[in-house]
Formats: sequence, structure tokens, C-alpha cells
Amino acid sequence: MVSSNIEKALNDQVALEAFSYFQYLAMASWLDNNGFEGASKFIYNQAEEEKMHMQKLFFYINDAGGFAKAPAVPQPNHEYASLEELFKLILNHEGKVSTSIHELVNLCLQEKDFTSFNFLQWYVSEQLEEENLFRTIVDKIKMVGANTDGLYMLDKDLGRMAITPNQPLNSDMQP
Ligand code: OFO
Repeated sequence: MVSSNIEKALNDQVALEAFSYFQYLAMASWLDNNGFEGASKFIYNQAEEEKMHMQKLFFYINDAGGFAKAPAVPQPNHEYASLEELFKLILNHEGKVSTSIHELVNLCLQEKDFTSFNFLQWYVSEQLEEENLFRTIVDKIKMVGANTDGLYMLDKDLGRMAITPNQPLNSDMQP
């Protein structure tokens, strides 16, 4: 059975994953409204992944004898200066999510809650993948710069990744 400390920390993580879901939904909408159809599909897909992360934690809390609580979620940002800014914000946000997961794992070790520790290993790996994925995308966006042909191809590439999520960016970006 989870301690009250760990129950609270897990519920806080539910809230952070829920915020990620709504933040990515807002970003996907901005992308859709600004001509980035492929990137929009990709980020809608990521939003769905965040919802799954939230639900997986939510169900675990009750399975482990705690009480999962549906969180209040802060208003996400709706406006972005550019594709580059948006993806840099995601990379930064995922870094914060990783820190939060690592603190949670550390708490489990301190309290010798090896069941929750084991459960959270999936999130540790998932965060490594996500940070790596978004770092690659930010690097590609920087590489393309203001080249409109390059941006067009990158957007198409991101759209294809929405169909097969979390695949490495392939390099057929040249027209
Ligand atoms: Fe991408 O944050 Fe969930 O875990």
C-alpha cells in the first residue's frame, strides 16, 4: 500500500501529466492554425500519449491502495512566436517532467516502496525517449532555419511521425 507521501507525489504527477495533455492540445491547435498541418498531427498524437501517461498513473494509485484524484489544471499557453519557440518550450517542459519523475523515484527509494519504484521505471525510460525525440526535432528546426522549402518538408516529416509515433526523424527532408 502506498504511503500518504507517495500517494500525494503520484497525484501531483497525475496533475503534471494532465497539464502536459492540455498544453500539447493547445500547441497542436496553434500549429493547425498557422499552416503546420503535419506538426499539428504529431503534437495531437503526443497529447494523446500524455493522456495515457496520466491515466496509467491514475489507475496505479488506486491499484496500490491509494486514492487517485482528478486534478485542477492551470491554463496552458495558446500563443507562440514560431515553430522553433514552440518545440523549445516542449523540450524544456519535458526536462521538468523528467526531474519530477526522478524526484518521485528518489522518494520511493527513501521510503523503500519498491513496488512504486518498479512501476515508475517505465516513466524513466519514456522520459529519456521523449527528451531525445524533442531534442532531435529542435536541432532539425535550427538546421532548416528560415528556409521555407525545408520547413515544408520538416512539417511533412512530422506528420508522418504522427502515424508511427516516436520513430526517429528520417532525413528525407530534402525536396
Ligand atoms: Fe512527456 O511527460 Fe508524460 O511522462
